Amino acid sequence: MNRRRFLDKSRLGFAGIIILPDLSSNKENILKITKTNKTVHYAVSTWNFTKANEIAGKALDDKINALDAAIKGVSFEEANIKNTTVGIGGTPDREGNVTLDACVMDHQGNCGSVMAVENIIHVAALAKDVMKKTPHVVVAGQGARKFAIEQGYRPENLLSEESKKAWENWMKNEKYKPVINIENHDTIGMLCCDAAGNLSGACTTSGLAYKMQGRVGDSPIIGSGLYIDNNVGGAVATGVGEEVIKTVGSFLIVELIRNGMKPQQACEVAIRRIIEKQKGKPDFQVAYLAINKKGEIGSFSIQNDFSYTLYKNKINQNFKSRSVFK
Ligand code: SD4
Repeated sequence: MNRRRFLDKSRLGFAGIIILPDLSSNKENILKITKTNKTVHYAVSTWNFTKANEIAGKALDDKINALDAAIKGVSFEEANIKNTTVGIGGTPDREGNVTLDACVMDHQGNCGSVMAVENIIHVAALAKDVMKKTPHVVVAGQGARKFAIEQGYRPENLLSEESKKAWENWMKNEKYKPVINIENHDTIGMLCCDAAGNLSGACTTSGLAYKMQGRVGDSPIIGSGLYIDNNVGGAVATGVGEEVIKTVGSFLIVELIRNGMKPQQACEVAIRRIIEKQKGKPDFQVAYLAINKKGEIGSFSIQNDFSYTLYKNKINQNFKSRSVFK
């Protein structure tokens, strides 16, 4: 093993994975490592879902594992009726049905996904149930709803009065064009690193506003909306799912990190992969958020105004992302 690789591996050890030389006779070092381990965990998520991110971060403080912390965090937004892009209160498809997409992935490479689910609020938890309790990875539509009810989820009307009114106004225009939000309140994708140094993630959304019935975006697609490799890092996406799917964005980013890029550079390459195929300036948004095993974070978007929230060392902060176009 060359020196550089050895040092990189050692740093992974100090990030909480415990690859240690014999330190039993060296108290000073042991104290230092314990202190580092205490502060290694963090939660980071797309946009400024401050409370959701804080919930996940505090769960990690309480030693909850990364997967359950991420699900706990995003569940807050799924239950927030005022949020029109996730869970209950989400914007419907063009027929007026709210259909939700979500996926989760853990540090062992296990994953679960649900697509186009009606009447169930907590679809990220449902995706975990698919992962844990079925032999499958993806369950869609009526099957996912039925599975949820069998598992004890209560069916609910997900269409809020506010989202219904907005949809009725949109219908008056009689033109089909999905609406994508390029401002600060959209799909929540969350990446967590727990006290053991393990990475997991969750992504949950009501998808593009007024989408065609049955349309599924990137968010529940493993490798597009979310990807985790516990030896390397993780990535999540938000924005126009079609463009993310075409470039398998989150998987691409993790592979770029595996091959030596920092999360920031990997996000930039993945965004440029999308825009190089466009003629002129794209009028849509795609944004990525990524982490590596060293706890470095990267984010990049096509349009301005993407942000992310990071909870680390008990501080929860919103950061503005860099973008291609100002
Ligand atoms: C989708 N990627 O359904 C989601 C929507 C989204 O920011 O993330 N909007 O395509």
